[in-house]
Amino acid sequence: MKILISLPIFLFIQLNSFAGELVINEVFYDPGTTGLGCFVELYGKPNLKLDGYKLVGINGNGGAEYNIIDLSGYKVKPNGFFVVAQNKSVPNADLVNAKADYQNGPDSIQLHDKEGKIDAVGYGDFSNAVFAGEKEPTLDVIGYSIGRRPDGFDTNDNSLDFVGLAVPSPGRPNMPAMAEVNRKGKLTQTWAYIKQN
Ligand SMILES: [Ca+2]
Ligand SMILES: [Ca+2]
Ligand SMILES: [Ca+2]
Repeated sequence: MKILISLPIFLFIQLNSFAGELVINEVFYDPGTTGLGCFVELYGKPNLKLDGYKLVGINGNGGAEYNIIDLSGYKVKPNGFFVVAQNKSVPNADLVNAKADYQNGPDSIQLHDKEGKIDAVGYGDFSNAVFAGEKEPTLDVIGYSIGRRPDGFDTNDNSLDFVGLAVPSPGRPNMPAMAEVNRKGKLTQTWAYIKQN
């Protein structure tokens, strides 16, 4: 009986954290030896037209924009995902562009629409670098992707919204992986999606 009462409250809290119509949902920028190409996965409103949208890298070393990718002419898939891939080895690629290989941290990636920035993620140690993500950066790890848990979860604090995922999932939900790593680099085996310590 208690479970039945608490479930709607849980759902209400979760839905409240899905703010934008489109967010950067997962980024794989440092494949290590995985053999998989880099990608940026977006998640949001199904079939949203992406005219005027672009991905913008922000170099942590100096803050300049780099690897700008125009998404005009494309639209979000009916399942809410859109994958910008470095090469065709990435499953479910919707747009292949070599610029989708963003730098290892500390760096940031922003999503812009016609009006300007609508979402951003910064990863790594920014103590001597320009941070252009949201509130606090998330972790920077080799061979893991960084992804929102659950998909679309956005409190506008990268350190809370993103976790390291051992199994990158381009075009698919950021499923619980066998091993996750939190932003301090500590391996965990839990299903929780907020990893602050
Ligand atoms: Ca890279
Ligand atoms: Ca955000
Ligand atoms: Ca995914």
